[in-house]
Amino acid sequence: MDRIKELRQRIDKVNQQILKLLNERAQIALEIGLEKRKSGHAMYDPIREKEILDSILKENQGPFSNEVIAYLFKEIFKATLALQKDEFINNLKISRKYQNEDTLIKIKGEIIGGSNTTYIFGPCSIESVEQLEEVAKLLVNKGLKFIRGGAYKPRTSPYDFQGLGFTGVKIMTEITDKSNLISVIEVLNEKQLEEAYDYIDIIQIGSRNMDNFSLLRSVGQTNKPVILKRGYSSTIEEFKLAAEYIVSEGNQQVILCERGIRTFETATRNTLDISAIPILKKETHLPVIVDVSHAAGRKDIMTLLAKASLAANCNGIMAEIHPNPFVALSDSHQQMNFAEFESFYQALIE
Ligand SMILES: [Mn+2]
Repeated sequence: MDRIKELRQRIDKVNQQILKLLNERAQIALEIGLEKRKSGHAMYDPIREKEILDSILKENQGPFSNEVIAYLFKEIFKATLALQKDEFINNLKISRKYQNEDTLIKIKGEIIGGSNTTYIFGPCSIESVEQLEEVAKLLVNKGLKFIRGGAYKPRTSPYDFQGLGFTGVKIMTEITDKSNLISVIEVLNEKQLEEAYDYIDIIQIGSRNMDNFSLLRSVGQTNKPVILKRGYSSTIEEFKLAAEYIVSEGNQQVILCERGIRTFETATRNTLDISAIPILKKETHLPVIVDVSHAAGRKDIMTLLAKASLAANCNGIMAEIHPNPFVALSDSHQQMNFAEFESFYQALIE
């Protein structure tokens, strides 16, 4: 019995040493990770891993077989890579670990983020002065502050209405100047960004452009707020890294917008990823809003989707409204008319 006790004490001591060595190894690996990131090298290096393993196995004298030793070390490599990745994600400038306080975006006396709920409504496309004016009037009557409207439209088909372009931007400015509303306009490329920059209050980067990294860098070099929509086939991590592109250039005024992702489901245009809201809020310090129109692609469930998003703690809701959706030049089936909007908005604020 004494013999077992003594052996167990020896095992305990060895365990302590292994623990210490594992963490020492992890610490060194984190430093290597940091150096690799600085020089732009990939975290995972299969050739180096094979070299390490070969040299370990050459020294192996048992009683563990080479297979068992290889298995154990591969687990250590895996855990180390995961640790390096965690460290990398936590060190992003958008990370909650990097900055604990919520980013507040101040624009024309309004604050987006924190405990504020921001409502951004407007037509899919700017079609005429009259159309946008009607929408603006409705919003002002409701005490709302933001208006959206597409001037440059990213359409699935090149033969669909492509938006009024710069003319649309000027219509928006004319109306926001009069109504004191804050405009949200999407740009598709650097040329449009340059052309429309002085006229726009908030720049929108659409879902199809979420991984247009040169455009992300360009808006990152401006000092206007940016609504970044999640790519419809992007993971949350890819979405976060796209935001990091903007913030890493110096512009921290990024608003993340969940707008549904592509799944096998066909009952909705996209599948609204409600889980993304609390995850993004937890892992980043940026405001998170939800575009329910493009997520659903249908009006009958929009109120409930917006309520669910607010319940999941998002910082705002975006939706499309049009004075006469039947004749809208784009997304006609998903834009709410004013009566529908009335009950939608009422349900959200009551
Ligand atoms: Mn639309």
